Amino acid sequence: MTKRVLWGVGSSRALRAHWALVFLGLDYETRPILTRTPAMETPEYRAVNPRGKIPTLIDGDLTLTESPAIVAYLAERYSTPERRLIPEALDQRALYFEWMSFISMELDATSLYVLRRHEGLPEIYSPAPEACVAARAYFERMITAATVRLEDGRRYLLGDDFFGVDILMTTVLDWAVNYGFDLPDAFAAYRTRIDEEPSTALAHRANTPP
Ligand SMILES: N[C@@H](CCC(=O)N[C@@H](CS)C(=O)NCC(=O)O)C(=O)O
Repeated sequence: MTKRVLWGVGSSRALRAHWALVFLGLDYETRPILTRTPAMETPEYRAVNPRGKIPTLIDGDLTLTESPAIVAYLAERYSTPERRLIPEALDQRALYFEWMSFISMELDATSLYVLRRHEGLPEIYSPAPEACVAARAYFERMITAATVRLEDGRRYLLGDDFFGVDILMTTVLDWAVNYGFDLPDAFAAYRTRIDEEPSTALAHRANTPP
């Protein structure tokens, strides 16, 4: 059997990888290292991920970082007719990758991660209050614009089926709520629906530090 190991627990990016693994019903071992702890600095982990970030997935001979890539890889490789995390139809897959890019770049990297760095970790990245005000306004604008896609009453981002992009979106929405954002109604209701997914609680349990 393929040896499958996931490094990292306790962060929103690690949660994405755990969630894909548990949704697909895959066996794996967890190395429960936490961000910004000495466990991230060990030679053993630096050999696995020289960038010193979590999560990192090892699946047989493949070592993979970047949580959206990990979710997409697991979805491509291990989806089955019963448990599918990425659509099969080309147009739907195009929309999957559009959501993946939008969530990773517009909601994560250029909005919430700016707040994480400059409000949450000013001693490392320096305070930048004006950039934080702009990042908050930008997140509000982007998430409000995205509600248009939910106007037809769909349950998930791509329709009636839960896919990997719903994992990514939920982690940024949770993160935004923790940072004091009031979500637009459509996304607050979407988040409630995701809470009803059986995999949600399993994923949070898998991502909880021991
Ligand atoms: N783009 C990466 C970001 C990974 C990342 O920044 N992970 C955080 C924890 S959520 C981390 O390891 N931070 C440690 C550091 O920046 O030194 C991904 O999506 O996996």
